[in-house]
Amino acid sequence: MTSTKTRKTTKTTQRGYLQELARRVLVYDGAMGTTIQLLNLVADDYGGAAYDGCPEILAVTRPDAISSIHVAYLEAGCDVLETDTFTGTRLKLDDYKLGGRTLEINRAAARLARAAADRFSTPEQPRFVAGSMGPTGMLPSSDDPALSNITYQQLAELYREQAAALMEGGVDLLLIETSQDILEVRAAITGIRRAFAELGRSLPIQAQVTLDTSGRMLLGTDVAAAAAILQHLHVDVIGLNCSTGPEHMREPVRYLTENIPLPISTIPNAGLPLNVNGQAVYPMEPDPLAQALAEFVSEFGVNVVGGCCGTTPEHLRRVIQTLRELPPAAQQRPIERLRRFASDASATQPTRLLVASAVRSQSLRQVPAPLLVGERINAQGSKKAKEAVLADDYDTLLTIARQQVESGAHVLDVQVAVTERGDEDEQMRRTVKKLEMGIEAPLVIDTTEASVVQAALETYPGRAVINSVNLENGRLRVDAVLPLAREHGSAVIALTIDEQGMAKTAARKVEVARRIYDIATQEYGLDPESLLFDTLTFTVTTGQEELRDSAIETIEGLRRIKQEMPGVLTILGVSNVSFGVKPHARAALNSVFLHHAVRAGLDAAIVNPAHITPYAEIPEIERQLCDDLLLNRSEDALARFIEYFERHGATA
Ligand code: THG
Repeated sequence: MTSTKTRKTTKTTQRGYLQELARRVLVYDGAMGTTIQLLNLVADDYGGAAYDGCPEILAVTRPDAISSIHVAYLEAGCDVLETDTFTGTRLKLDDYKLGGRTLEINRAAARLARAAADRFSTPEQPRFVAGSMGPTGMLPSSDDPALSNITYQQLAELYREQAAALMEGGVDLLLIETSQDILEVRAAITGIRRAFAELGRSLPIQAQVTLDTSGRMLLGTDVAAAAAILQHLHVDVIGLNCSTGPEHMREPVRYLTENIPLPISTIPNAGLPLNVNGQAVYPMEPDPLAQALAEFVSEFGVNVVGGCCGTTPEHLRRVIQTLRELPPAAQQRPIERLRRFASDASATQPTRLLVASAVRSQSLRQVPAPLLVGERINAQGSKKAKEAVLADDYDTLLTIARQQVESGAHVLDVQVAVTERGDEDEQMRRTVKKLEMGIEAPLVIDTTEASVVQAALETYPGRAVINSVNLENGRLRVDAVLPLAREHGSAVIALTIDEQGMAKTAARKVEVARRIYDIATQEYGLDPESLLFDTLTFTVTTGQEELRDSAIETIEGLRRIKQEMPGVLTILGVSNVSFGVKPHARAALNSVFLHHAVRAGLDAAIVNPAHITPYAEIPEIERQLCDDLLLNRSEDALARFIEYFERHGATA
């Protein structure tokens, strides 16, 4: 009687997983897969030869065996059990023709772990269950025709289904682990959030990637890129597991703990596997594993540790004992680390400004400014790009991309819409795939169509920038695109255009920016640092009377937006200012315009990086002419500008 009563109270007062992480280091269990292998099970244990070797079916056919593994880890003192569902997506279970039983199997495995954890839970040491979700075996962002032959939506659906079943079975959090392809992780998170919506409740998400001995994921993603992508997807815990022992994780773990304002997990193998007669043997003894993990806790402030392949209850027992023996100050390090991040939450965390390609990250804030956005992959702004798009010539687009990166572009704008074709979605998908594989610079997706944004983001493994939203048709575009920005963790360029058209004065630009800012931050939960406001560059070389003050208003607008909306970034398509005049005149005018804009706080400039003339290299006389035109300092500024460059264009 007393025991049921105690159970009830522990249940209702039990702290959640994240609350517990804010109090102490949590220790996961050790290997499941390699431990099952030690049981020497036979086909009958799996329910017949057809299922022999499927670890997940054991939760149904030999629940006692799986429970005994859970209990062994609980007895060792572990705080968190992983469900026996690592290869439990429908796709993986179909290898054994068990796809039809996906829900049953995942629910059963979750219930087994739940029951074991509850038996051992006490108010002092609540035990948790992590719903384990491993890779599907597909590599959606690779160029392998077979392995990449699955869509983002199909992947999301596989993980939605598994996550929902794990939740129904009673897990405390969802654990995406041993991830090889960051695009698959993104799809998994989309799927998990769909399960949350379906069940009307949510749980913490912990996402762990696997790095090889060189510190990269299978397809080349480095830890900073992976973390930037995951942080913007609002996962609760980020970490590393599998592939190597703790030593190879040291530098990436240090990066994570120093830069990412979230709990960090580290779950290594028992060393790098040795091949002994065709069998993987994990050589690391309990003591060195425990020493390494204790050091990660005390030196770096790691919040979650545990064991992956080759680790046993004995390994975890040693880990727990070694952590207990750490001096109190060292045990506190992880909690202090989280408090430190929380206490300066008002200041912009540098990692919030990171975008990423499939392989590396890139800050949107350059010192010195600006971030250079290459403009040349633009079917409307480049004849060469247009011809390539019309001919499905992706190699040429890749060449243009490489040239821009060599000229100094930090990120690349990609615009493939042509009036001659009606398949912008597909063109964008193919272009993004080609560029994702071939260049390291992150991409800016330039389109007016929400469906094209979606196609691009579902193909791109990294953290992209969307170009752009505006309020031209009221909320139509923001309501179509901002949910995609939220789902994919993208940054977004917002143009200061509303129902009245392009804002011409600084005051109107600020007004439109403010409206978009409020919608984006309050309704869609985007960070201010994810917003880049474009105060619009008008062409000053056409002599249109009403545009005489346009450069002044554009620059003043961005100065005020930066002032009034702290954290946001600004961007301009610089080359628009000079359409229609000679190349030498364009170069000078673009450069002087850029100079003034950067002094007013411009963060990013869409430019042809090969044609950027440093301000200091422009002769004084030319600067004067450009200033007079841009700053509307005299009636005949345009005439003098054109006249001068007609005479001097050729020699410069
Ligand atoms: N703001 C935002 N996005 C943008 C713009 C902007 N995207 C498109 C555009 N403006 C920026 N991109 C370009 C691309 C090319 C040129 C100008 C801006 C350009 N092209 C030459 C021309 O048309 O004369 C070269 C032609 C050719 O090579 O064939 O100048 O403002 N957010």
